Amino acid sequence: MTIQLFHNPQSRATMMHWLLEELQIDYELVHVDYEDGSMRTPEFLEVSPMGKIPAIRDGELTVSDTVAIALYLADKYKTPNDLAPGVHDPRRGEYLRWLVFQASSVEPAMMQAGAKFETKRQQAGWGDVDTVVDVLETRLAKADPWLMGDWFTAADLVLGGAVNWALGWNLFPKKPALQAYAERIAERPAYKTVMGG
Ligand SMILES: N[C@@H](CCC(=O)N[C@@H](CS)C(=O)NCC(=O)O)C(=O)O
Repeated sequence: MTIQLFHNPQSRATMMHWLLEELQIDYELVHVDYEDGSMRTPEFLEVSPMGKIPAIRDGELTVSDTVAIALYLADKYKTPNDLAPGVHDPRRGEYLRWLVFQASSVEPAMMQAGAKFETKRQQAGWGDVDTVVDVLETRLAKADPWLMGDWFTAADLVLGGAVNWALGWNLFPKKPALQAYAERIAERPAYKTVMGG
């Protein structure tokens, strides 16, 4: 089965493109333009209710949102490359924690760092930028080289993609563990295939 990835090279869809390369499964990129209204057609809104990319079609199924797509693909496609601890694997909880942390905390913290809006730590689900950065720095200092040791998982992909973006755009400070992790991420062959470098 060929997965269709709704994609634009200037978008978060590049992360899911990289995931498909890591998984080494068959896929097709379906270009979606920002300007020509193709993200707002009824057909596309069936695939992605927010009218956003990335989104995928897998046979009859569609999935949108980076973390949902990553969870879906890494759970379903385990050959040739397995990127996800199974539901009974003791590492599953830690895997889910950091995978979901990307959407729940890293993404909004990046947005806050860029747009510089004020929130109350107690009320904002992500707390604040400094706490997110400190929590990441502490956890990534223990990544040897990945969150699950030698096993590169979809959690590294999603978190690593976000960290590279945040450092590249100077949204987060270049703390030593963040920087070292970002450099390891950028050395992955599948990352280079998609992102260049
Ligand atoms: N929460 C979504 C965010 C997706 C998103 O914001 N995608 C942008 C491109 S990076 C988009 O499609 N923007 C077009 C629009 O909102 O019209 C995810 O993580 O996948």
